[in-house]
Amino acid sequence: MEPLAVGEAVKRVIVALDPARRGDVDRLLDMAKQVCGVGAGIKVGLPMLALGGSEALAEAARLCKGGGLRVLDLKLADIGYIMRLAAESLSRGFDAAIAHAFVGYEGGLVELKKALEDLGARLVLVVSMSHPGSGEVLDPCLDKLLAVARRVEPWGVVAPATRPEVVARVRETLPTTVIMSPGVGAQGGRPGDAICLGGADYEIVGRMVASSPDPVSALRGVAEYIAARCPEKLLHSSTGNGPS
Ligand code: BMP
Repeated sequence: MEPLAVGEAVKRVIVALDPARRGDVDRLLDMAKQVCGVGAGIKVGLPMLALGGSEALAEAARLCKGGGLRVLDLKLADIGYIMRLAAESLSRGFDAAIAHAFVGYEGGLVELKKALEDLGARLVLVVSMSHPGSGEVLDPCLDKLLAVARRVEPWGVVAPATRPEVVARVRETLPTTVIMSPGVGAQGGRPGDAICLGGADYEIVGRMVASSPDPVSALRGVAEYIAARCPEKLLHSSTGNGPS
């Protein structure tokens, strides 16, 4: 039997399924089925939409039903009306959808949040990103982006596993908001950096798991690493709002 902390850690890892070519779509949909019952859930976005169409998005959501969080990552950034149209046509079957905080509240995120609520989905806002370029515009504006998030009151926010100190700042400002952190593995973040050092609820892992010949073992490997680093953080969710 796996130790308790590993069982908890695996429920904190969301797998990003991003096909690089059309031939990857079916493999990743099959992977959705495999990893969903094991990890926290899946995230799909523009690569899946571009290469597999809206049917592939819907299929990913269907295959993962009952097996964890299904996050639609289109990183919406438009006027509220357009974001609502996109949400209405693409986010059915998903539990949460990601948009950029920089769009702002009035005429923007307030409309998207309402549209998602009507569809039974939750809003997640990007307040900082995992790539170095986040330091050019987003991070100097972090306080403003967090102020937008405080006003919108999304269910979750995205903050970078590659910079756990940013995650910690986000956690301090938004103590009860779910934090999802990408950037683990392929982008250099170590499993556990965001959860153990920053207080994130979930780490998002893409290629490190999805490129593995045995994705379920790779997912468990990530969880073991997290569990070894901070078992105490896993037994009590920081927000009481995290994995259920
Ligand atoms: P990978 O682990 O293969 O680098 O994938 C990371 C995933 O997280 C991708 O789906 C990407 O869109 C997403 N992501 C990110 O890498 N950085 C961010 O700041 C926000 C993201 O959503």
